Amino acid sequence: MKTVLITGFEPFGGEKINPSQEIARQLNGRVIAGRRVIGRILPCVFGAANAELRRILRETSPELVIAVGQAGGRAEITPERVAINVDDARIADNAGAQPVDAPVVARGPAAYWSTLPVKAIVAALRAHEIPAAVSQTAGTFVCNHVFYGLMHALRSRRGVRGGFIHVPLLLEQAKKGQPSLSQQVMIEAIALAVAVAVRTRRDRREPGGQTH
Ligand code: PCA
Repeated sequence: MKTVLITGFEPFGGEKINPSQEIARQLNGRVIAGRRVIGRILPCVFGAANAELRRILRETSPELVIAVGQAGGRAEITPERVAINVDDARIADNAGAQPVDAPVVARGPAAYWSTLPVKAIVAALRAHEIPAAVSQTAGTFVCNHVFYGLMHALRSRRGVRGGFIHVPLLLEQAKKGQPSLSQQVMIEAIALAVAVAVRTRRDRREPGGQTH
């Protein structure tokens, strides 16, 4: 059976949980759209996360890869449009590193587009009444770093598509006034994204971006 890799991250920034970690754990082993999901956790560490991701890609040879991460402050499930070649950390990673204005890949291109059908994913989520929008920036912390590292690694894997989806905080993480979603909704959202990505080769052309 063909496989789909879903990665999540360990908690970071003093948190005890990370919704993306739970998503990868819970979807591991599920069969979606005829593909077996392999769920793995990446360290929230610059460099080490991409080394681990490349190792997992070699080990599992997936047909499709969706990396998932937490984006505190966002209210929607946000497939990311583009990964940029810069690390610029506002806080230290889990190994204490805080790179500033450093490239993810020295002499790599400025950016890589997601090869997921981001608009079709957003449309499907909204049809299921899950808040969703295309995001135009994955930030410059470890998530963008992994997204860029993933797309860079996929250059040499013909036909393998991939991208990144940010999710809001969990209900139990959010402080007063912060947007959040339940774990169950997030798991359903990423499972839907897998199904849509597997069956959609050409993305829809319609508005679906965040307004800011
Ligand atoms: N979110 C962070 C890194 C790990 C995670 O889950 C980010 O958005 O960069």
